Amino acid sequence: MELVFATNNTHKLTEVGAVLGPGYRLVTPRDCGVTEEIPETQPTIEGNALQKARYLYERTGRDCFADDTGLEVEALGGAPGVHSARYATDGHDFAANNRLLLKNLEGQANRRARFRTVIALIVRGEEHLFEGVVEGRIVEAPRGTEGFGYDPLFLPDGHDKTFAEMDAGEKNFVSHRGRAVRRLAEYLHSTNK
Ligand code: ITT
Repeated sequence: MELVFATNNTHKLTEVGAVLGPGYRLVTPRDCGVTEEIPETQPTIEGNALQKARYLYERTGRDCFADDTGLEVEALGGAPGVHSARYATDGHDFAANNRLLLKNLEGQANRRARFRTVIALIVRGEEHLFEGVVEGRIVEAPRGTEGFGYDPLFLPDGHDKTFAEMDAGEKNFVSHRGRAVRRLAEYLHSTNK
């Protein structure tokens, strides 16, 4: 089955492709002639995932899905949350975001955090949402070079490696996105889509 995945993030494309497996061919917006940035202007993660999927469906008429993810830090009242990509700057500057997060947690004993992903799927015009959450904590200094975004700072509960110290398979096994994509895959399999 072919699905258009509304992302420009190649790390995500690889992660999601690995979890869905060989039965699915992921197509990028660019492959369908959608070259402009897909708007993400909603105040919630769910809202952004739906906005991106609807935008792509309206442009292409093809079965598609989008994900949106936020890092929710307890001591910061859930920030950066829906603003995770643009926490420190207007762009996707991962290093600057990580520096700001560490600065904002300086001297803070409570380092509880969670990643939350919501996937919005549109198949034959029908919308479905899938969620994946992983609980953990923010370490005191970056560790590891794999993955992307806040991975060097996030230590999932029950593990002694940050996401950036895990290989892609290990991260997918426990991660927010891995969990959400497995729910998406279960749904697609159960409906033989
Ligand atoms: P697209 O919208 O093009 O898919 P994005 O990088 O903006 O890519 P999201 O909006 O889903 O992706 O995520 C917002 C930010 O949250 C992202 O820029 C990263 O900083 C962070 N993030 C998302 N998933 C992550 C992960 O698995 N590990 C670490 N950080 C992540």
